[in-house]
Amino acid sequence: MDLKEVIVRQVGMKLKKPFQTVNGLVVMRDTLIIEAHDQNGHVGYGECVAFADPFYTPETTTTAWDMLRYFLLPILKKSKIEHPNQVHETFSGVQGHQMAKAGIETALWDLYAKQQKKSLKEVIGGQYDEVESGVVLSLTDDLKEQAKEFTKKGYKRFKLKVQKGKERETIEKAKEYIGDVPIMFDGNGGYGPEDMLHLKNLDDLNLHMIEQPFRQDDFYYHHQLKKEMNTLICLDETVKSEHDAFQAIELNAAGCINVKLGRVGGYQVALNIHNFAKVADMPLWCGGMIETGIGRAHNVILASLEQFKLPGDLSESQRYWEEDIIDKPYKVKDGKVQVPTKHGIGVKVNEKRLSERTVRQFEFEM
Ligand code: OSB
Ligand code: MG
Repeated sequence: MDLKEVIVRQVGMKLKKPFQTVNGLVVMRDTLIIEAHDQNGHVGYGECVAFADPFYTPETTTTAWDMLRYFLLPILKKSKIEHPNQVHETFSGVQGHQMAKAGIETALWDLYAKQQKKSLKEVIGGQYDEVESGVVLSLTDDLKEQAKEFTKKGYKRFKLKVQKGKERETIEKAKEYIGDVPIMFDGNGGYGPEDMLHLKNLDDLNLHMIEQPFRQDDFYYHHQLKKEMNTLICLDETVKSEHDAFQAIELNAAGCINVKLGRVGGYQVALNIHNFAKVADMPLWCGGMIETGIGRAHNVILASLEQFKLPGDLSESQRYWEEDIIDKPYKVKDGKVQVPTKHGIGVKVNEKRLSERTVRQFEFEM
C-alpha cells in the first residue's frame, strides 16, 4: 500500500455534557486519531474508540497507544500489506486489543479507497445512500428537554440508559415526550439471572429491543431470556469477534447484533459478521462510541451495508460536540444521515482544530 508513515494522536474532546452509563462516566473524550500516510500524499484516517477508563471494555486509550506503538505498527511495518482486508490476519498473533487494531485497520481502508479514487462505501460494497439514525440519552440527561430537542431532528429511535428497577417508570415517561418513535434501553450488562422475571415483565412495554442485559461473556442467559420474551434481544459487549457473532446466531442468544467497528477489530471482521447475519437473516445495526466526525464517518459507511436494517447510534456531531474536528459537521435530517460519497471516508479533517486538541502524538516510519 506504499505506506510512508503513521501518525497517532491522542485527542482530548470535551463533551457538551457528561455522558453517564451505569458503569462509567465520560466527561472528556480521550480518543486516538490515526493517520496513515502513503508515498503520494494520500492520508487515511481512523479513530481508535477505546475510552480513557476500562468501564466498557478492558482496552483504554493508553493501552491502545502502547499496543499501536510497540506491537501493531512494528508488525505492520514488517508485513507487506497490499489490501486492507489483510490487516486483521496480519495481527492474528496479537490476542485481543480489537480497538487498537481497528484504529489502524480503518485508517488503511480509508487510505486504500483514496488511492483507488473511490468512496469507502463503494470499496466495502455499501448499498444505501442514506441511513437511519437513532440517538442515545445518557443516565443524567434531562429526558424532557433532550427528547424535545431530538424529536425535532426526526431521530428514528431513542435509546435510553436506565437505572435498574426504574425501567418502566423511565420508559413510560420518555414515551410522553417521544411519542410513537421506537424506544429501547441498553442494560450494559447490569442484569443477572435473578432479574430474569423482572426483565420478562417488561415485554408489555413493546420496546424496540433490549440491548445487552447480561454480562459481557454471556450467551446462556441471553438465550434463556430470548426464549421467554417477544421483545428483541440485542448483543453489544458480548460480540468481540466473528466467532462470537456465529455463536450468538447458532445458540439463538440474540435477535439482532449491534456492530461496532472498534469492538470487533475493524472492517474485515465486521464484513464477515455481516455475511453470517445475512445468511441467518438477522438484522444488524451500527453502535456508537461517542466518536468524533472521523469515527462517525466510518460508522455511517459501515451502516450502508445491506444487513444494517435497524437505526444505528449515528446521532449528529452537534449531539456531543460544540466543534467537531471535521470541517462539515455531521447533520441528521428527518432522522437520516447521508452516506459520504467523496473518496475514502469523504470528510475533510480540520487540521487546525485537530492539532489544537492533540494532547500527545508519535510518528512511526513505515
Ligand atoms: O453501550 O453503546 C454503549 C457510550 C458509552 C459506553 C457504552 C455505550 C455508549 C453509547 C454511545 O451508547 C452512543 C453514541 O455514540 O452515540
Ligand atoms: Mg451498548
